[in-house]
Amino acid sequence: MEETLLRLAVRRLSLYLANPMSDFPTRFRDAVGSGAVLVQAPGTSDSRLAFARSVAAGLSDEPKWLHCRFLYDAEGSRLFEGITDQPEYYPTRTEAAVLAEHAAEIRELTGPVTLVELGSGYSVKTEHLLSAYSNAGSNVRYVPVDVSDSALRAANRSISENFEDVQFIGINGTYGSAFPILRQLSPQMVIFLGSTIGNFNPAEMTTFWRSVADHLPAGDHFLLGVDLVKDVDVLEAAYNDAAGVTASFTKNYFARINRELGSDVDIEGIEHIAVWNPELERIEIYAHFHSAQEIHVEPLDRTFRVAAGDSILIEISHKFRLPKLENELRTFGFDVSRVFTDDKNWFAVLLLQRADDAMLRVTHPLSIQ
Ligand code: SAH
Ligand code: AVI
Repeated sequence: MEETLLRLAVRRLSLYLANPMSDFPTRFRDAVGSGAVLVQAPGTSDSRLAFARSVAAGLSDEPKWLHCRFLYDAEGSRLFEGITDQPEYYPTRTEAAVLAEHAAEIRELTGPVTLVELGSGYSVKTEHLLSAYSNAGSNVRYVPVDVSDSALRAANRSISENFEDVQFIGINGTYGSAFPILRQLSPQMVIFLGSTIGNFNPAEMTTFWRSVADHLPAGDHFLLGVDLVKDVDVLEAAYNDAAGVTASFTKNYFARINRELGSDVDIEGIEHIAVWNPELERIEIYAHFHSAQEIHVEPLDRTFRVAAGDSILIEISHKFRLPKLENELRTFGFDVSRVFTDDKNWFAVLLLQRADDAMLRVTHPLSIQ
């Protein structure tokens, strides 16, 4: 008997080592049962190595790029909150107003569900939804998912102060780390605000929607915030605020490389550049190097040279057109239940519902850009 148990334990451990993600649903259930408010997902505890590998991949490529996920260490998360307060950065206040106006209606449409939020940050705008869900009378379970541990802790502090009846269970991990537990959280509404979906490139976008469609049970909801195509001056101003907070956010990427990867990049030699790309309908943010520099990645013992005049792409922010986006979402298996926008049609919040697979009909080719 003991030998069988031991063999089972060894098998489970080797399965876990082969695929650490496979064990996460069980660990998550155990953590929730024990009253944890923050659960560490697999793949984030070695984030220094993940960061090093990602930086090396981007700097080995031509043209060079860096993945925007690593903009958000504690300092990056703090700077992003600063961006959302800038007068030029309209997305946050526009989306917040749309949510404030329609939160009660959204609660009516979904009924009492678990709220799972991807890339939740400080969860400021989400408080409009938490109010509506708790005013409707039920205890609310809120599961924010974010790579930024400091953002999750800040969100937990504010939510536990403002909402007595909200159960907060944060997952410190990537979006993908949360997918395997979506089935146990059903019925739910997955929330993805801020137009963070626009930070994906086309391949990531397709992978994201396929994975969500694979893991979200039919009938469950998805609330998506998207920034819409508008006048180029408004768009470019939002990413070039006069106070320079967005520029600091860009430069912090390299400060993080210095802090965590043992490099010595001269931050003052870098310029933040944000421009509208009209063909791809996206803002592109570059770090432009005025002088040649070396970027050392200590954990991998590799050094990369950046020439004077080189620009490294660190973030894209795609802007959307509604009819096209709605068609694409249908092809991925989502019904569009409601679309809420502001007076100027600058930002939209879409309430989606995972369609029953048997009812799925592909009406358009996959062409999200
Ligand atoms: N939802 C908030 C914050 C947006 S900022 C708002 O609308 O204001 C983007 C957030 O996504 C950050 O908190 C960042 O840490 C998180 N994030 C970025 N890439 C991520 C990834 N791959 N997995 C999980 N979280 C991610
Ligand atoms: C998080 N994300 C949606 C922001 C955006 O607008 O693309 C990130 C950002 N980068 C610079 N300013 C804001």
